[in-house]
Amino acid sequence: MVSRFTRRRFLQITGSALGASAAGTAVWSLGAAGTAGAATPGEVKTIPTFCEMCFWRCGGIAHVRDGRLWKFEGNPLDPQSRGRLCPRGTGAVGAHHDPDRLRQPLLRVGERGKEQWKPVSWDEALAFVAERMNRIKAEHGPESVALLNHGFGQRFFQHVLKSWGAVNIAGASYAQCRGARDAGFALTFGNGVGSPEPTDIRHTRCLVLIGSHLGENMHNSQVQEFAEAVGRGVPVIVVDPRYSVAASKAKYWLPVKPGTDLALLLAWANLLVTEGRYDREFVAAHGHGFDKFVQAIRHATPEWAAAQCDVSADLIRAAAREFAAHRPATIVHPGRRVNWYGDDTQRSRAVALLNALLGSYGRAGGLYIAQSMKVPPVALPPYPKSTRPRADGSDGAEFPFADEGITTSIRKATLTGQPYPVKGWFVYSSNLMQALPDERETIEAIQKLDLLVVCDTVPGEMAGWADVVLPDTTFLERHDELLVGYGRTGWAALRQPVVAPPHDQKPAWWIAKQLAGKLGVAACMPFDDLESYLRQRVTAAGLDWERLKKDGVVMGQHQPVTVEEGLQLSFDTPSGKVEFWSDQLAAKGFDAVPKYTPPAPAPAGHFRLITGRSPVHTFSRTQTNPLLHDLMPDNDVWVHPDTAAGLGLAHRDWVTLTNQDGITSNRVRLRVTQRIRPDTLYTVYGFGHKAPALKRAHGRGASAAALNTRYATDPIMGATSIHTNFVKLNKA
Ligand SMILES: Nc1nc2c(c(=O)[nH]1)N[C@H]1C(S)=C(S)[C@@H](COP(=O)(O)OP(=O)(O)OC[C@H]3O[C@@H](n4cnc5c(=O)[nH]c(N)nc54)[C@H](O)[C@@H]3O)O[C@H]1N2
Ligand SMILES: Nc1nc2c(c(=O)[nH]1)N[C@H]1C(S)=C(S)[C@@H](COP(=O)(O)OP(=O)(O)OC[C@H]3O[C@@H](n4cnc5c(=O)[nH]c(N)nc54)[C@H](O)[C@@H]3O)O[C@H]1N2
Ligand code: SF4
Ligand SMILES: [Mo]
Repeated sequence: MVSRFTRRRFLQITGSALGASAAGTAVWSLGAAGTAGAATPGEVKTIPTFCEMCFWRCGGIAHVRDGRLWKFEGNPLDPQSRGRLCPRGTGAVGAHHDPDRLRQPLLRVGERGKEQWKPVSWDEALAFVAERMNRIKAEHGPESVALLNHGFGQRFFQHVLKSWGAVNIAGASYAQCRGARDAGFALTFGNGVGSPEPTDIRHTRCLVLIGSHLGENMHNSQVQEFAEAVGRGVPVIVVDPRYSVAASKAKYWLPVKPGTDLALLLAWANLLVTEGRYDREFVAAHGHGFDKFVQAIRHATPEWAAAQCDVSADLIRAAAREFAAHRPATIVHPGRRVNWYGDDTQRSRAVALLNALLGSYGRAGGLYIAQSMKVPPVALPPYPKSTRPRADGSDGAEFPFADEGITTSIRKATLTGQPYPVKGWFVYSSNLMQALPDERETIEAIQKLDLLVVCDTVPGEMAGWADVVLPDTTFLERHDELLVGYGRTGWAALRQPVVAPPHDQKPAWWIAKQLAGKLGVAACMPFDDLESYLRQRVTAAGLDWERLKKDGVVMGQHQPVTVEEGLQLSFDTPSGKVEFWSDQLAAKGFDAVPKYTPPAPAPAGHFRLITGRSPVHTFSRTQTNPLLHDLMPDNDVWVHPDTAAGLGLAHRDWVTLTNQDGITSNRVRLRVTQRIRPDTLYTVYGFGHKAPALKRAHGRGASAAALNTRYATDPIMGATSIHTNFVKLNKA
């Protein structure tokens, strides 16, 4: 265990101490406001559940005083939180108390997008949805209703819609997030990376971060282990055009020109080979096509990469020698949101290959092989089969190595009517206006729909376009499917309601079940309430239901997750080995070994725009949360002092950003800082909300998503890029 000192000190350096402690204070005062005047302190109940403020799924304990939600803390038994939540998790209390929440089902009365609705009963709302869905089914087939989803409650809608015959299902968590990484790793090792990332930071001796901004990317236990590693003096190497929080902890910071990472990765691989610093044993035992790989990267010298990346060859060499010296306990972090430039599968494959060269795959201090717990599913009726092609791109026809649905493929099918018209969207817990590239295309697609259903907690941009709005509970007010988690040891966690929903909001499972009844597929939800379903599932797995309710989490049996623990490595690739050379990529016309192409240059007067996270916000989902809003009400734009001076701009000036396609942002403040390259601008994603009903967040900050109108699509698996836009700065 790490000392508290280490973590606190880490947070102080990161500057997020403010976030963490301020969140704690704010939660307290909000809770206190509700009970102000109460002379005697009431009964406090503590109920465990797991967090949904992001998808790390930390176990927490809710404190409820006099029936009122008061605070949410980490659950010490839980492997994802280890007893501590991040600022966003602590701020979950604000999601429950948010006065702007959706309160009852709504039916659109005015024109689409005008946000004019009438409140209706649940029965009326769901009857409307079912009637429209069945009409689309009769005319076009059930494939013409698509589900766009993100979040834990999605599985109920997936289940009900699949039972009804729908097949086109996608989440922004694939093609707009980790999809290219998982494809790159699967093409190399036979297995994607998954979530949580199985990085053994706890035992690592060297950590290489390629734009993974741990500390701003607040995935909880990972950040805790990172802080501990920093405390142990583990050398950190950060590749990022921006001096991130992680870079401030680094022994080597490589501020590469955006979009040139692949040149660096190939040069590093080549250097390991030519200097004989790679793991010969691992390569001999498990490598496929190594000699051809070596030939293919021979050109990639440090000097060549230095010219591409705009960092010195000496720095490239020094960093590689450092991380090679610690192998196999070196992690070249796979990253998570890797959809940067549209060639992301190949860059991720290069990251995978570096780990292979270091022999860190399946090793202590490297990448372990995550385990899950065996909790058999409850037997449910099978889904009807569709013989038609997929409109969600997941059948390999459009993108040979896509293995999940692609949001933008559904959008494209909606726009083009190919392979068949898509006429209904069911959107669960996803703000497609912020999550997908080019919102203009999303709006155009929506105009072609016969039905847009949005199930959300707040009246955000998507709800604004909907025909029917279904108010979900927040995670603190509902049961969800059992979480069967992956990790060093498998585990399971329970989500259970800690407070009642404040209005007529209903939990996702209930909405899905009622809808199933109206769609004529009630048999797919054969239980009265989710608690009885969960009890059945948990008990059938031989677990103690009452104990799980009390503890919130149960750990499975530990199995070996590293070679050191006795794990036998196996690779589910066509060759059964680690594919340094990929025959399957070559067979589909792609490069068998990643090849570097220089990024497009900026148009005159423009700068490349890159984005990332703030420790106190998640995507576009927390700007309206009263507690988290207070911590960071809007974003700013980072600019290098030379760039600012050249434009006659000063720190804290108001500016707008106009991209290469003439899209202009809201005004935001300039942050003039040495922490960014002169050719690059940076801003945190998720701001600039357009929905007036999000009273706090509306109009605040700039939307990086709205500026993302020029995007490239990864031909291997369909990821859409985010960092391919250029903007100019205008004084506002
Ligand atoms: N430009 C740009 N685009 C990006 C990214 C980026 O960095 N920049 N990041 C990408 C990444 S990594 C990801 S994972 C995706 C994220 O994509 P999304 O998951 O779509 O993210 P959000 O925009 O946060 O939308 C979440 C929606 O869910 C709602 N919500 C929150 N909690 C609940 C709940 O309990 N129930 C229901 N029903 N709704 C709820 C929120 O109110 C919000 O409307 O976006 C991707 N898109
Ligand atoms: N607080 C908080 N934490 C989160 C989330 C959140 O919304 N809020 N979202 C979670 C989710 S779903 C995801 S997917 C992850 C995403 O988190 P990560 O995968 O860590 O980060 P990204 O958003 O992909 O990348 C952001 C970093 O990449 C750098 N970068 C930009 N362009 C380049 C480039 O060309 N080369 C290099 N080397 N670096 C570049 C940026 O400067 C920034 O530091 O975060 C997770 N954690
Ligand atoms: S990392 Fe933070 S927001 Fe995400 S689940 Fe954990 S506590 Fe919640
Ligand atoms: Mo993500």
